[in-house]
Amino acid sequence: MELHNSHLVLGLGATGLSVVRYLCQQGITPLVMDTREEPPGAKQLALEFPEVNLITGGFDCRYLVQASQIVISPGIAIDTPEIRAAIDMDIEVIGDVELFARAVKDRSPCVIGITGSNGKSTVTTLMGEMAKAAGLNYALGGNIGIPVLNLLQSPIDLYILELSSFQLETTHSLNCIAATCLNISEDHMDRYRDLEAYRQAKLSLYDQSKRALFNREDSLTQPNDPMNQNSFGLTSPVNDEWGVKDGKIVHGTTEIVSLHDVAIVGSHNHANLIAAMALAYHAGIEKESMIEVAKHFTGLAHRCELVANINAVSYVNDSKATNVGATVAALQGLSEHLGDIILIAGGDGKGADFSPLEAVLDKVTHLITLGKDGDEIAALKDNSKRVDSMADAVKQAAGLATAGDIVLLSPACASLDMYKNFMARGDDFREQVQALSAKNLDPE
Ligand code: UMA
Ligand code: ADP
Repeated sequence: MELHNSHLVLGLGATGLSVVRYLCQQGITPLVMDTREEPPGAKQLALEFPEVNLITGGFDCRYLVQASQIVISPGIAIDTPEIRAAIDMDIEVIGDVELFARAVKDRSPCVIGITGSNGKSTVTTLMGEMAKAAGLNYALGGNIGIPVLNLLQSPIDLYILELSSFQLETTHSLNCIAATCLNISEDHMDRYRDLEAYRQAKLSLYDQSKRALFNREDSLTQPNDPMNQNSFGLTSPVNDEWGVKDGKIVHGTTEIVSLHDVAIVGSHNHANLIAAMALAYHAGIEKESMIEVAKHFTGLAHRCELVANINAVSYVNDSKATNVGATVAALQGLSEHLGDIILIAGGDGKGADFSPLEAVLDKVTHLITLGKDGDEIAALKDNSKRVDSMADAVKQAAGLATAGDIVLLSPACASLDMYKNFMARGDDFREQVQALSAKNLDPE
C-alpha cells in the first residue's frame, strides 16, 4: 500500500462509514483505520467501497504522519498519542461535523445546534416536531444517531443538530443561527481532564453561532462571550427571555402555552420544551406550531418512560440516564410522589463522582444496584441490594414494591459493561417487567 495516502479516516463505526461515503462522493479515496479488530462498519465498507483500504487493530503511525487531513470519529479521543503527534506536525484533524459545516457553507441553510449534558435528544426531537408542524423542509441528526453527513443527500432549508462534546472538539466552523448548551453536569470524565475541560468543549458551540441561548438556572452554561446571548429557564423572564410566568410558558411578555396543557411531564422536560421553543423562534417557526407540539409530545422512549403498571406499581424505564445528572433530575422530578421509590442503578460510571446522588437518594426507599460500578453506588445508601442481572433486579424490586410505588430504572451510568447500548438495557428492563406481568396472569 502506498504511504502517501492524503486522506485518513479514523474509526469505522456509523460516523467513519458516513465520512468514507462522503469523501468517495467527492472523488477522494481515503485510507481507513480503526483500533478495533472488527470495526462495525467493516463488512459494509467492503461491500460498498472495495477500493478503500482498511487497517484494523491499531493506528499505523507511518500513514498518520503522511496524511494531509485526518477525519476522526467521536469515539476516538483527540488526545490519543498518535493523533496528538499528527496535530503537532500541523496535520489537520477534524470530525464529520466540520466536514458537514464546510459542505453546507455556500448554501447557507439555517442550522440549529444543541448540546448539553442531558436533554439533547429530547430538545432535538421537540424542535424537529415543531419544524414538521410548521411544514418546513428540515433534517435532524448528529449525536442522536444519524451521522450529519448523511443529511446532505437532498437540499434542506433547516438542519437541527444534536452535538456531543466529542463532536464539538473537532468542529470549528459550524455557522448556527442559534445554539444552546442546555446544562452541564459531570459526564465522560474518563475522556476529560476535569469538568471545566468538558464544559469548554460544549461551550465552543456558542463561538459558532449567531445567537447563544443559555440556561439561566445553570451558570455553567453561560457563554464566555456575553454578545448576542439570550436565556431560557423555568423562572419569570426579563426583557425578551424565555421562561414561565403565572403557570404559562412565555417569551418576554408574549404568552405561548399554559403548563397545564403541556403533554410532557417533569420540570426538566418543561425546561427542555422552553429551550426548543426558543430555538424554534430563531428558525422562524410560529407560535402555533410550538403550541401544537407542546400539547401532544409526551417524550422519547427510555427517558422516564412508563412501561407498565402492575398491581398499581408503576415501572419506569429511564435507561438513557447514563450520567449522574440525569438520575438526579429523574428523582427530583418524582419529588411529589407519595409512594415508595425503588431505584435500580449502576453500570459503567465512566469515571464519574457519584456523590451528587447522595442528596436525592433519600427519596429512594430501596436501592438495587448492578453492573461494573454498582458497588460504588450501593455504598451511598444503607441496606442497598447488589444483583448480577436485570432479571434479578426487577424480581427483587417487584418483591419490595406495594401499590402506589414506583420501580425506576435510572442507572446514572453507561450500559456498555453489560449491554450493546442504553436501548438494549431499557428493552431488557421492559422484557423483565413484562415477564412479571405474564406471571401475574398465570393461574398457577
Ligand atoms: N472505537 C474504538 N476504536 C476506534 C474507533 C472507535 O475503540 O478506532 C470505539 C469508541 O471508543 C467507542 C465506539 O468505538 O466506544 C464507537 O465509537 P465511534 O466513534 O465509532 O462511534 P459511531 O458509531 O460513529 O457513533 C458516533 C457517536 N458515538 C460516540 O460518540 C461514542 C454516536 O453517539 C452518534 O450517534 C453517532 O456517532 C452519529 O453521530 C452515541 C454516544 O454514545 C449515541 N454518544 C455519547 C453520548 O451521547 O453520551 C457522546
Ligand atoms: P441526551 O441526548 O443529552 O442524553 P436525552 O433527552 O436523551 O438527553 O435524556 C437523557 C437522560 O437525561 C434521560 O434520563 C432524561 O430523563 C434526562 N434528562 C432529560 N432532560 C434533562 C434535563 N434538562 N436535565 C437533566 N436531565 C434530563
